[in-house]
Amino acid sequence: MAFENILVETIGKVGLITLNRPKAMNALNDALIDEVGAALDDFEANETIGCIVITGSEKAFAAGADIAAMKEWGYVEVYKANYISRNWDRIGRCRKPIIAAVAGFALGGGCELAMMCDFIIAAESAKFGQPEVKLGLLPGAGGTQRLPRAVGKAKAMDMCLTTRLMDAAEAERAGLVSRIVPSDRLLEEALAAAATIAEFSLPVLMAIKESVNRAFESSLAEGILFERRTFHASFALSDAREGMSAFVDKRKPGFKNR
Ligand code: DAK
Repeated sequence: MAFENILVETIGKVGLITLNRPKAMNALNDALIDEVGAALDDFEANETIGCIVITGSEKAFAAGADIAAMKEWGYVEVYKANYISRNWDRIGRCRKPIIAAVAGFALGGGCELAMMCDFIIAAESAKFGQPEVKLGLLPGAGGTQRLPRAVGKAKAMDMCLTTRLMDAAEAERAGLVSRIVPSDRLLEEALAAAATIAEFSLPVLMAIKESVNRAFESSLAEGILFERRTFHASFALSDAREGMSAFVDKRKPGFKNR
């Protein structure tokens, strides 16, 4: 598939997707989200890729869903087309780890897209918000659900109801982002984190991702049971033999994703 709204690169074992609609602050239209889905399909099918980074520009990770496109739609169209679930949910279904590297605005669907990733690394310039209420809409790609899980009810309500933006420092304090880096080092830092992840055993990374995500879908007892079973299962991997042997032998492990 030829991409018109994103740039796609492979850097070692890392797949990089750059949202690329600079004239529209990377507003997320259907074509762009389809392209992100296709790029994820390629990276997931590629055995050599161990981690994916999604980033935007210096000014905007993404300023939300494309308002100009959305304004033409009615209820029947969005319901029949299964808008959002049809293609946006592809990001949440990715089994390989995904990092969002966010600089500038991450608003509305942009904030929601970042939250669909496994964690967010923010540039000092990052600004997060759910301003949909200004448009007569509510967040529709998980904002009312993922944001309170990340920052708590008070801040989520404040952001969704008043449209107040959260800067990088507050986002880190609140737990929305894992770390803040200088704006001119955002991509470098995100790619370094991704390269570290990609050196580990892929089936273990996938199981960790599943287990952490299970924490948001189940009781503590059920989540612990899920973790225990996946932990037990990891002993079936030759990578577990290799990792533990390498530690004992004081050498670097060579994981084979098996
Ligand atoms: N959509 C389309 N175009 C956008 C855009 C957007 N979200 N954001 C910016 N642009 C365009 C602007 O129209 C402008 O285009 P030109 O006039 O140059 O042609 C260009 O990008 C530059 O923007 P500005 O001139 O406004 O730049 P500033 O630096 O002055 O301001 C800004 C930057 C990001 C603060 C501002 O552009 C802004 O407030 N943008 C809109 C932010 C916003 O409201 N985002 C939420 C979008 S609604 C749903 C599921 C999900 C959603 C909805 C429904 N369902 C399940 C039904 C999600 C909704 C959203 O995300």
